[in-house]
Parts: sequence; structure tokens; C-alpha cells
Amino acid sequence: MLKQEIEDGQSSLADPAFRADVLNGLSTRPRAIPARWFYDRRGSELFEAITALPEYYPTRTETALLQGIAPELAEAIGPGRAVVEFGAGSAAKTPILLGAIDPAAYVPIDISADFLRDSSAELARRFPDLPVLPLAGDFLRPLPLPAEVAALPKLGFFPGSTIGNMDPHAGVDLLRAMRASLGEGAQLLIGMDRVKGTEVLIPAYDDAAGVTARFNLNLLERINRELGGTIPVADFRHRAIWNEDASRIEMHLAALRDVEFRVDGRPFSIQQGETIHTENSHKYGPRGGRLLLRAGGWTPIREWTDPQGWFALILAEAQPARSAP
Ligand code: AVI
Repeated sequence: MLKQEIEDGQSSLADPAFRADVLNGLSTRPRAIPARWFYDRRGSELFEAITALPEYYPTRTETALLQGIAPELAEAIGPGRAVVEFGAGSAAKTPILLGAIDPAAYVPIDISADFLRDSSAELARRFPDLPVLPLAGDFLRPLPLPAEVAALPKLGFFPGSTIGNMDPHAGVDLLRAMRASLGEGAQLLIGMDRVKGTEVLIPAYDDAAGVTARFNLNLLERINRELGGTIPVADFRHRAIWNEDASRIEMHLAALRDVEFRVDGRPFSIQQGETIHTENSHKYGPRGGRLLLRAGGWTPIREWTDPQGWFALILAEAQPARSAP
């Protein structure tokens, strides 16, 4: 059952926030554009393709983990909750959770109304008796949920280690916003990618087929399409590096030669070898992950990992842990 109109729809075409982030990000040093702008329709399709790559372990590892712990999730979460997913939902993971816990409603929240519409329709087909209430909007800030779920206990679902794409301070802000959106007594099931060797991490972000490179370069194509850009995309190359100090994979676009271009009428020049930093993907150890949750107002109550310890699913509740001050 799919509520037809998508509330508060936004157009990604010439989004003023996109324009501001790009113009600002290309003007400051080091140059950096927030990763959230990867996900236009093409970027979302390329990301789906990434999740099926042999080198990209997070999706298949988390999916298998969810499948394996389904009975334990049912017991720890129980029936009758409104599942609020932060993101449009993945065709593979969301049905496992919904099938395991017998929820009362499903509210996917995503900035891309198009992607949300398609994925919600598919989900409503698979769960014909479940109220599916898509909400287009920016979940980085507290959001009013649909009135239909106001009285229901909530389970936030944030899989995929998307929290890792934020700096820790922004991640904490997001966790707090989720807590404010979901309310007292809510639970949160969150996926976190774990720290591991670079022999696994680097290929996951620089695959042999070049899909991640296309995903990264699509950001420049999007700038050209939507902001009247003249960036010579072929003169940039995808780079993935491990930043040990910050415990994160970084993606960059490196200029192969000196380039000059315009965006929204403004001139830019980038020298050969200079990079535009486009994404961080933080990896957390067990303590770091739990500390991040506590800093965001969530108390971890259960934690599961795959046999290799590559990926964790943590169940937390919006209850302050009782302890001495
Ligand atoms: C969405 N996010 C969790 C992905 C990640 O692994 O950080 C995005 C991604 N970037 C390159 N490959 C996948």
C-alpha cells in the first residue's frame, strides 16, 4: 500500500544548495564537494552497480548478516513498530528487515523524490498489507514524520554504513537529528563498516571494472549538466586513498593536466595533480562505533558482525544510559 503523493518534493535541477556547495567547494583549498551530491539519478544507478561489484564487500556482507540475524532481530525489536529508513531503501536489505520484524508501517526518507517513488512502489508490491509512507526531504535535520505513524513506536534503520560518509561531528549531529525525529523510546538499527586492511579497502573503492571511477566522475558531469559547467571530465582521474589518521577512505578527482573551466559563469583553474576531494568513508572499530552512537544520544544494546568482523549492525535505543555523572 503506497501513499501516492510524495510529500515536500524537491527538484534536483539547479538546486541552489548544489550550486552553493559546488562554487564554494571549488573556490576553497583543499577543494572539496560534499558526497551527498553524487546521488542524482545516474549517480544512484551507478551506486547500485557498485553494490554488486565483487570488490565492494559492504553490501553483500551486511545483507548476509541481516539475513543471518533475522530471528534475533525479531526478538530484540518485536512487532508493531514504524520502520523509518534514512535513505530510499535497498531492494535487498529492506525486505529482509521488514520480513523479519512484522512492522506496522514503513517510512522511507530520501532527498531524491524520483528514486524514492520507484523504490517505494516496489516495496509496496512486495508487502501489500504494509502502509508505505514515503517522505521526500533532507533527513540531516529533524523531520516531522507522517501523522499516520505518530502514535507508533519507531525503529530507525540506517544501513549501508552511510554514517561513515560523514565526518564524526556531522555523524553525531545526524544521530541527534534522528533521535529528535524518532522520539523517546525509539530504536535505531545502524550499519557500520569496520576498519580492515588496505588490501581489501582500496579495491572496494577502486574496482577493476571502473564503476566507482564513473560514479566519482559523474559528479563533474552533473555539474556540467545542471550548473552550466564546462569541466573537461576526461582530464580528471578517480583516486581512492586510505587516510590512517582519520580512519577513512577518501575519494578524490585528480587533474591530469592544468585545466580551466567555468561553472555557473564563474571561471576556475586547477593545476595538474591537484585534487577535488569528493568523499570520505570512515571505518569504525567496535569501541569507536559505540562511542559515536553514545555521542549522538543512542545507547547500544546489541551488536552483530559477520564472521570476518568486516561489518557491524548495531541496535541502539534512544534512552540515556544510566551512569554516574
Ligand atoms: C553510500 N556509502 C556508504 C558508500 C561508501 O561505501 O562509503 C558510497 C561509496 N562510495 C564509493 N563506493 C561506495
